[in-house]
Amino acid sequence: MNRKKWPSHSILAIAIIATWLKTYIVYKTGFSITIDNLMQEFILLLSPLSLLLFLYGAALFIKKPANRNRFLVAMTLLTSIVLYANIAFYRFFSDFITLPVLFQTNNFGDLGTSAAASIFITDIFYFSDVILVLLAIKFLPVVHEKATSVPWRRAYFLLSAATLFLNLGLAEAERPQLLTRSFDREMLVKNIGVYNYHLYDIYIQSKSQAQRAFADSSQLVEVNNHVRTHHVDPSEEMKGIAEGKNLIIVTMESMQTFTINAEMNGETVTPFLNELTEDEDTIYFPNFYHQTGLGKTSDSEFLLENSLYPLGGSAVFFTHAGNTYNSMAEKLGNEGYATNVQHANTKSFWNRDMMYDSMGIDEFHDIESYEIGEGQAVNWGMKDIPFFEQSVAHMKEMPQPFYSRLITLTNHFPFTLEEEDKLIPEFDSNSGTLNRFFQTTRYLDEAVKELFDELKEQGLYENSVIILYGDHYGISENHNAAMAQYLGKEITPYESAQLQRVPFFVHIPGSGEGHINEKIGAQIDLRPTLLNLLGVDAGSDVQFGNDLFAPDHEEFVIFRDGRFVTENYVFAGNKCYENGTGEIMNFEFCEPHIDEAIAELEYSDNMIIKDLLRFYDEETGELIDSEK
Ligand code: GP9
Ligand code: MN
Repeated sequence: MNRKKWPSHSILAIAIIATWLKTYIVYKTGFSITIDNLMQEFILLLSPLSLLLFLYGAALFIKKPANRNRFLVAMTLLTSIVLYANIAFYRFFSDFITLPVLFQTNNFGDLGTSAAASIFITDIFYFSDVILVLLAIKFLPVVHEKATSVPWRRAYFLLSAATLFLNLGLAEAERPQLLTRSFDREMLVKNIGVYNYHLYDIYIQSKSQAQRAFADSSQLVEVNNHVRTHHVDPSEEMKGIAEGKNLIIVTMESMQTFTINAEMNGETVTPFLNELTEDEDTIYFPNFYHQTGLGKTSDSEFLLENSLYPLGGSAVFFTHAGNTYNSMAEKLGNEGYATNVQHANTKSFWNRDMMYDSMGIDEFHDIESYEIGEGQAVNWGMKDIPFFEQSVAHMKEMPQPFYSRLITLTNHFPFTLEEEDKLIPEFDSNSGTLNRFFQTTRYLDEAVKELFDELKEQGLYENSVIILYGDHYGISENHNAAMAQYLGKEITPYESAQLQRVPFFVHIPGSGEGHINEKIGAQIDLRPTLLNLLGVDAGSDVQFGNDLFAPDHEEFVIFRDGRFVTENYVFAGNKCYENGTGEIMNFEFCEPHIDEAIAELEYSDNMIIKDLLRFYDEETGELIDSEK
């Protein structure tokens, strides 16, 4: 029988086209990548191709057809794994993987419930190209040449290089300085493709390793000069208003401002916190933003303790736990405070045990310090109400004044609760995540109320100041459609930025200082604000934030991904919006702040990447030449 054979290298062509198209489909369905115009769409389509041409094209150097095929299967499998890992990661973090998080495997072990909720049988599609190539190898009659001639090979790689340069050229035109200002991973993936992005990431990460090695104290001087020019004097009026009191800080997991003073189908979502917004001893900040990145809760802790930005490409608790820090806990420790963190989870989660050592926290009550009785655990672990109860018992054991930080857990994705703890019904959108979120938020509100009661009962309330803050968003942009249904408006990049608001409460019993403070601020401001309330002079500490009560506090909040909010503008999705109306403004209004935001983040990154605080003497406030 004379069956017509397919041309040689058909398998190669099939592999390239299959992976290419699959990647593009995944871009469109698995990630929420914003596309503004046809050119961006074209770049997105083109972006995976260059690397596939090079990588799969290496098959042309392999002489034996069988080996060539094996190689192509291996490569499709490799790229599929890379892509799928990004998908699974994205479902949870709304971000792409970067190298350092790959070394956080012990963390991923603990992500159990979330990971399981993020994997579906239909995910087999992500491996469809591998399957297709296997089938083609088995069933397709292909002419097998022994080897490709050199001129053909040259032509092939010339074409591959041309594709790469076309891609880079278009990307550069669409997004100038893309590769030098690389803190927005979505932008990178969108422009150079997910595979090239990973190569670029490897390059960037190895560079940062080298950076620490070559740093010296003069670089701290530079950062310090920047920080000094943005420093404002803390409020005289609020200074020391809580002097000598215990400091209790509650990290409210995934608590977002949009749930405060809000209703969901006629139900009040946060009755206790709503009361606090009107309480005579409570100052409530409705325009307060989180600035976390990949490190989520741990990033919020990092901001709070150090008044430094977390890192853009990794969880700083993991990558830089060996650094020298000058944390608020350490500072208060030097002022005679006993300090602890309480969190009913394994101590290695987010590498907390290591980082807390570096930040000078006296004691860490992890899961081992809690007795979890029948019915006291749900979702990620211990329920917040019994957690608070036992945490207050731990506080009672502490010498006073103390600083105790409590990290809650129940209001965490995937927001599951037991029937008895569901105090309000679910919402009715097509996103189960958002629907349940209202219920767990309601539970957290209840838990905070019980914490206040417990502190009163145990006689700790009067002599303490209680700080509540939301760590980061609970509802990612994957649920925009459901959010739009709830809010009754389209979720534009402007609205998305506004949804990054998290509540911040300062409760000082008996102070009579209660009011709603409209000041635009963020987590970077926590350390300076709280130290001033306690009457502790921050002296020459390198803090990127400022006291929120300072009359001159500048209204300029920079998100970790480069978006920002000022009194007048919001910069998001590469557009300039008017703050308040959400109207699109001329780009020029935002332009000067864009560079300022980048510079600020870079200075902060330098502090961490170069480990510059090793050149700072906290006691004298002086620079030291040789590291500690
Ligand atoms: C884990 C808890 C939740 O211990 O802090 O972490 P998150 O996923 O929100 O960063
Ligand atoms: Mn969290």
